[in-house]
Order: sequence, then C-alpha cells, then structure tokens
Amino acid sequence: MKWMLFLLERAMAEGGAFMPPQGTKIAEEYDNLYAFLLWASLIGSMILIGGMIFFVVKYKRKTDHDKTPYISHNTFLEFIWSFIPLVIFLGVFVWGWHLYHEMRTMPENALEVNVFGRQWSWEFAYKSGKTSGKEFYVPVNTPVKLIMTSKDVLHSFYIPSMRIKQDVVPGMYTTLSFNAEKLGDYQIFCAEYCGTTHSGMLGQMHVVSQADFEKWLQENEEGMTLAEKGQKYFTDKGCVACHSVDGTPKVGPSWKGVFGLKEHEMDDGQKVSVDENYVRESILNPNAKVVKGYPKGVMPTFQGQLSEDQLNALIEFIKSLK
Ligand code: HEC
Ligand SMILES: [Cu+2]
Repeated sequence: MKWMLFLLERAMAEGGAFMPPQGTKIAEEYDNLYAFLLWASLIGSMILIGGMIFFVVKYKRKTDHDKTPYISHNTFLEFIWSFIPLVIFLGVFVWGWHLYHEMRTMPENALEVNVFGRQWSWEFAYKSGKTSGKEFYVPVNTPVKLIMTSKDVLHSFYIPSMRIKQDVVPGMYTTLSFNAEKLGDYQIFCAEYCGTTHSGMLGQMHVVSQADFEKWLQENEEGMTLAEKGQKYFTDKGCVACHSVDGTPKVGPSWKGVFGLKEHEMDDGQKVSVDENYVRESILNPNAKVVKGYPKGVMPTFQGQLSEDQLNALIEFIKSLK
C-alpha cells in the first residue's frame, strides 16, 4: 500500500519524474482528471475491500448456535450506494468530455504543419517549403495544428509532454492541435507498432521563441513555398486544362475560394465541408463526390500518379486561393 501511495504522490507532484513535464495548459487539466481517477479508484477500492474484511471479521460465526438474522433489504443504503457513484461517474464523463472537446477543437489561424509518418521516421513540412526530419520546431504560445498522414503503414504521433496522441493513417489526413507554453525540448514517439525499428521512430520537438522560430525557418530555405510547388503541379500535372484559379468555371469548377466552404453542394444534394480530406478524395477518387452542375466521370483519377508530397503541395495551393 505504501508504494502505491508513493506513486500517487509522485503522480500528483508537478514536474515529478512519474509523469512527463506538462507542456500545455491542457496537459495540466489532463493530469488533474487523471489524478482524480486514480484517487477515486484508490478510495473506492479501499472502501470496498476494507469493508469486506471488516464485515468478515465482525460477523464471523462465533458459537455453534449463532443464528443468521433474516435481512431482506435496506432501501436507503441501496439508494446511497447507487446514487453517489452515479453522480461521480457522470461528473467524470462531463469533465472528460469537456477536456476532449477542448483538445479536439482545431484553433482558427493556427500555424499549420504537415506531418508525414513513414517506416521509421517523422517528416515535417512547413508552408514556407521547409521540410525537416526528426527536428520539429514550433514557436511558444502559438496555436499549432498538425495535418498528418502516413506514406506507408499505420503510425501514431505522440508527444507525451503535450498529452496528445493521434493515429497517422495512410490514405487520409488526421489532425492534432496544441499550444506549447514553455520553452524547451520534448520527446516525440511513434505509439503504434509499425515494424522492426518502431521503437527508433523518434523525434524532438523544440519549443522556441517566435524570433528563433523565424530564424530557423529561413535557414537553408529552398526557395519555393508549398503553395508555389502546388502551383507548379497544377500546370505540370494538367489540372490547368480543366480548372481555373480565378473563379471562371472551365470543364471543372474553379478552385478559387473553395477551400473552407462549409456547405459545398454535390450533385446528389448532399452538402460537404471542404477540408484536406475532401480535396484529397476529389483528386484520388473524383467520382465519390461530384460537384453540383459538373459532369461525372470527366475528371480522371490521379490515384497512383501523385506522391504524398505532391498531393500535399496541391492541397496547399488550393488552400491559398482565397
Ligand atoms: C479532364 C478534366 C479535369 C482534369 C484534368 C482535372 N480535373 Fe479536377 N475536376 C474536373 C471536373 C469535371 C470536376 C467536377 C466534378 C467532380 O467533382 O468530379 C472536378 C473537380 C475537382 C475538385 C473538386 C472541386 C470542388 O469544387 O469541389 C478538385 C479538388 C479537383 N478536381 C482537383 C483536380 C486536380 C488536383 C487535378 C490535377 C492533378 C485535376 N482536378 C484535374 C475535371 C478535371
Ligand atoms: Cu511508426
């Protein structure tokens, strides 16, 4: 029992070695909820097991003519032991739901970084065109949104100090967001077994000042931003034959102002919101959703003809056409 208390104490102590450092406000709230669950479970099991032992001793048969009293039930007791746990469980539900909601609400105007997982490393692509393996820089006190996909198998992007983790899935984009509040270096893991060197699929996140971040972004700049690369594929890959970027419809709809639409109408009447996953699907599987007023089956599929990086650049280009 003593060692359990010891562990719990370490869990509660901020900055203690039992839990990773808390890099965000959400990490603090997360730990509070977790500590509450630990304490509630400990107290609950103590009452239960302790009560059991107490009654075993207290009501042990003492003589041969002890007679067990006839007890049917006690409404008050039954109500109490059902109602109190119910209130606690509902409280935990509301608490957890609130926190989860906070974690999953993507901030507007966040710094967007594309993350690629592959066997067995992480790759980070910034809008400026800079890419980086392993070293992941973010400015302090800035909402960051990660748009992630995998170039091969399932991975999971995990930064324990930010208390965030999300599957990185081939064929689609998943997102994460956080707002780092303390300067420092934080460990990144892959948390989904993905092959031989899974345990070596590590990365370092560096939370730095805004000025240092800008400086880092400009080091070894290649020159072309992601959107500019996308613009290049727009002509190179032949999208330009059917799409315009200035609002005039051609064979296909213009890309201007499409990204971010909340109610984009399809020919079957359904309304979709235009995000990274919708654009990706429109390129790889054009017939899955056909824009209202345009012919089905005209746009060829680009499945297998665009790399993840090219797709990403095209999406960034479409995003930039406000
Ligand atoms: C042969 C003509 C043609 C070519 C080439 C073509 N598209 Fe299309 N595209 C269309 C048509 C027609 C539609 C509308 C029907 C539909 O949704 O499938 C469309 C729809 C889209 C949409 C959805 C737009 C919206 O408003 O929701 C995206 C995104 C898109 N195309 C991307 C691309 C990309 C990227 C390329 C080049 C790699 C490309 N297209 C090449 C004809 C084309
Ligand atoms: Cu992995």
